[in-house]
This record gives sequence, C-alpha cells and structure tokens, in this order.
Amino acid sequence: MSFEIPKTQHGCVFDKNNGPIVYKEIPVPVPKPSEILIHVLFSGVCHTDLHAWKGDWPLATKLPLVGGHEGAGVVVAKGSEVKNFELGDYAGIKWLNGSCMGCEFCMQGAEPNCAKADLSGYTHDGSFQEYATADAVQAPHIKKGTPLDAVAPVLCAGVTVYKALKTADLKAGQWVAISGAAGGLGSLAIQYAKAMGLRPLAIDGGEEKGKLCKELGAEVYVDFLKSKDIVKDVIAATDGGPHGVINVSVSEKAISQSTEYVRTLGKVVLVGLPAHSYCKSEVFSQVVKSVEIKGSYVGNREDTAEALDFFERGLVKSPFKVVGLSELPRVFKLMAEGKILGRYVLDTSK
Ligand code: 8ID
Ligand code: ZN
Ligand code: ZN
Repeated sequence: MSFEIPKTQHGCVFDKNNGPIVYKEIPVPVPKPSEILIHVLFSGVCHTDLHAWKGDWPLATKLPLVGGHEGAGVVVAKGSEVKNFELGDYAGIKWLNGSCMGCEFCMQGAEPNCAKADLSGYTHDGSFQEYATADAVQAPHIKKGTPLDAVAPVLCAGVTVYKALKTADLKAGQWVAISGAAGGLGSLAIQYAKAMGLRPLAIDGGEEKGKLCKELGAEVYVDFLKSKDIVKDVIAATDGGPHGVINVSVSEKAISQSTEYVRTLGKVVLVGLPAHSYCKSEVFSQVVKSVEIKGSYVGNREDTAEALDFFERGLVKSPFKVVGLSELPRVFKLMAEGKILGRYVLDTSK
C-alpha cells in the first residue's frame, strides 16, 4: 500500500499567543525515522487548545503553532525505524506525542510526567492540519472501521477522564461528582463512571447542560448557576458527600468547593487547569476527614488502549458536532463563553 502525499496542505496556524488564527496553506511535515505521518481526517477541540492559544499556562508553546491533540486518521508514511505501524493503519494524535522513555518516570509508565515530554499542539505541531507527525511508540492504534469523527474526543478527553477515575480509586456503587460535567471531558467522565459501576453526580450550569448530563447517565444534576449553596446541595444529594470528585471545570472556585463537599475519606482529583489557580483546602477539615487530593494528567499508553476499548465496545460516546477546520476561531469563541455541549470535532478537509 502506498499513498500519494502532497507537498502542501491546509492548517490553522497562529504566530503569537492570542494572535490571529489563520487557516492557510502550509507544508506537509516530513516524519523523522521514529515517526509516522498521519492523514488526520478529524480532530476534536479540547479546552487545552484554547489555553495553548491564549498562552495562559506557565509553560511556553512553540511558535508559530498548529494546535490540536485529538486527531484521528490514517497512517500514510513512516520513518525507517518504525516497526509497530503499517501504511493504511488507523492511528491517533494525542497530547503526549513523545517522551524520553529513559527517565525514572518513563520507566514506571508515567510517560506524561516526563520532563522531556513532547506535546501535540503545544511543543509539536498538532492535529489542526491535514497531515501531522507522531512518535510511533506513543501514537495510539485505532481499530480499522472505527468512525474517526466519533473516536477523536476519546484520544484526549476520554483517556484523561478514564485515567482520573482510575486515580480516584473508587468502588462500584460509590458516588463520584463530576464538576464541569457537560463539557468535553465531563460528558465522557459521566459515561466512564457509569460503565465502571459508579454513581455519577453532575455539576455544570444551565438547563440544557443538565438535560445532557441526565441523558448521559448522571443520577443527579446540580446547577451551579442556580444553586444557592453548592456544597450543601451536593452533600444532601449524596447522603454525606461523594466518595470521589473529578474536577474538569475551568474554575478555581469549583475546585476549592470540591474539597468541602467531598465525603470523609474521599478523594479529590484535579484535572481541569484554570490558569494562575490554587486549590484551597481548609487544613483542619482535610485532616479530620482524611481527604486525599491528587493530580491526574492525561494517561499512558495502557490507559489509552483501555479507554479506547470502552469506546469500541459501545460503552461511551462523546456527544459531538462536526464543523470545518477553518471554523476553529468560532469554536474557541463558543468554548470561552461556555456555550459548548460535549465536543466540537473539526473536519480537516474543510
Ligand atoms: O490531563 C489533564 N489534566 C487534562 C487533559 C485535558 C484537558 C486537562 N484538561 C483541562 C483543560 O485544559 C481545561 O482546563 O481540563 C479542562 C476542561 O477541558 P474541556 O472539558 O475540554 O473544557 P470544556 O469543554 O470547556 O468544559 C468545561 C466545563 O466546565 C464547566 C463549563 O460550563 C463547561 O461545561 N464549568 C465552568 I467553566 N465553571 C464551572 C463551575 N463553577 C463549571 N462547571 C461547574 N462549576
Ligand atoms: Zn486535551
Ligand atoms: Zn522520560
């Protein structure tokens, strides 16, 4: 099998953080010996891509940058050292494009925590283009025949929330609160939680988002725009507080609230990354309730394969809407205004 690879393609590029995002013709990248070249057909838009464009985290992006790290497509070329992909295979672009594979963290399978991590759509041009390169060791395999638009959100949102739920280490039948439940990560978190035997309580804002959370399997919905006392309402609905909390909102306040409503011996998992924020937890309560607060950062290769397996078996699906790649600026605007239900997925051919 061989593919004809054009010299140029369309992609969305910005030259400076917060600067114009231009949909234009750019060169097709050439894979290094250890990389594959993926013809990206669809890419999800994660809130992380918005942070990358704004440049609001204490980690610089490459510039100019092609963002995107939820890409799904077909392998059309490979470097001379690649042994685990054949041309024509389905593959994904995920956040962790590559890592050193030799440090103490990589050795434990905690590759996302590698200090030399290369990040798609951040330090490595990502999936907001028709052709993108990925380190073959880290690139996820996607089963042939999988719908590439529907699977794209699993590659970051799905993997991340699945790993966060594993990090929470809860037992079937226990309550888990998902804060930011109607967004890209949250809408998948509700379903993974349900599939793992947990009882999801969803927190987000507005009636439409509440309806979506209930449809996806949330037992209870708490509307942060309406509730006069979120901590009280969450504790009441779960008869003493949820055993775990997955924080996927982009709100410092919501994160600190989760340390208040979590149950005694409960686990608070931090996933959402509001800029310049702190998780405030009152020390006396945290000690006396013996609450654990843990960070969780995407997932490793095994987590990725497991998260994809839940999708392949039909246990989770992202509520998504497809628009053209050229519409990325509009999607960012909607995301910043909190107007997105689930995920927007970009069709890179338009
Ligand atoms: O590995 C990681 N830790 C990781 C991986 C991927 C994404 C972290 N993230 C981060 C992103 O960078 C971002 O900061 O997770 C956060 C959420 O990403 P997303 O799900 O892609 O964002 P979204 O689709 O915009 O959803 C956010 C939801 O939070 C709700 C919004 O209404 C929206 O539905 N929300 C907000 I903003 N404030 C809230 C509040 N106070 C709230 N929900 C409840 N209470
Ligand atoms: Zn992401
Ligand atoms: Zn490493």
